[in-house]
Amino acid sequence: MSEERKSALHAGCETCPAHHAANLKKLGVDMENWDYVVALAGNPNTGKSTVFNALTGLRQHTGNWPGKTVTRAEGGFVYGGNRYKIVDLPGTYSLLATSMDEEVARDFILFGQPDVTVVVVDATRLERNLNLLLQVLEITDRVVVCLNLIDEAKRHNLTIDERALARDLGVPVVPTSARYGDGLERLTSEIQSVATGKAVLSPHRIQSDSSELSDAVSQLAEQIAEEFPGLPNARWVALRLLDGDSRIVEAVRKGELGDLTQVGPETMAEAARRSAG
Ligand SMILES: Nc1nc2c(ncn2[C@@H]2O[C@H](COP(=O)(O)OP(=O)(O)OP(=O)(O)O)[C@@H](O)[C@H]2O)c(=O)[nH]1
Ligand SMILES: [Mg+2]
Repeated sequence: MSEERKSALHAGCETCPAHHAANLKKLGVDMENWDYVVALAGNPNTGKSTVFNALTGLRQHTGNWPGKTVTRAEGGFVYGGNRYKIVDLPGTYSLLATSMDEEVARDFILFGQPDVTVVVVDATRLERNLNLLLQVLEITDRVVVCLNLIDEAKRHNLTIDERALARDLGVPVVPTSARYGDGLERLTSEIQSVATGKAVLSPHRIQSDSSELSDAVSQLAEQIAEEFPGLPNARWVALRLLDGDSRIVEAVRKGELGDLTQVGPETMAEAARRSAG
């Protein structure tokens, strides 16, 4: 290839938002007037806060043990001309939350109405991580998978066919090593495509062949939607009720289902004050 052509190609890369590092502007806690909200979900210890810090320039606590993030933290970044508010959530193994911090994550994914949910998965423990991912895909089709700890996977001689995974799941899969900043450009670019509606996804849904169950869910979901107008995921709430999820049962009984979204986030300043005193 001629030198001229090479440099033309290179210039093309530099102006393309997907490859232009300077295109990302970290906003720290300044996230007024955002265009889109992005939630960072995933099992404990998969690198969510590391991704959050890399995109916002903030310093959410990270460390090599699960359960470091216990409340939700928010920060901002600008990418491709849009302002994003990104929400770092506590790790959770499932949306059937059993602990307080899992509930924080669950409530935000379900009721916070994020424009994009990034599910950060551990590439060295993919099978275990798929549980939460498949649950999230049941309730929203605006998902990007961040296949993190790729460096660790390589170290263990694990290779993942991320294209096949993306095809089977029906959503973008981006391999990353967040600790080293690898893959984060593409991650932000996929977030942008999903947020702006450029990418329309058709995620994998688990098929239920029980018509009794689907009839019961439809019937109940209709009643829930009537009682709580504007509530997203009425079908999911119906499923949880049928399964006897005590927190959801209580929220419905007390008429507080809509209020689950109203819990304010803990700001970085509040978190600092809390840990200081
Ligand atoms: N080798 C490697 N380590 C990583 C990578 N991403 C994150 N880590 C490390 O993994 C550990 C956990 O990262 P965190 O960002 O705290 O994980 P988290 O998902 O926020 O954890 P919880 O808040 O407990 O759910 C930290 O020691 C990070 O430095 C990566 O891509 N490669
Ligand atoms: Mg964390």
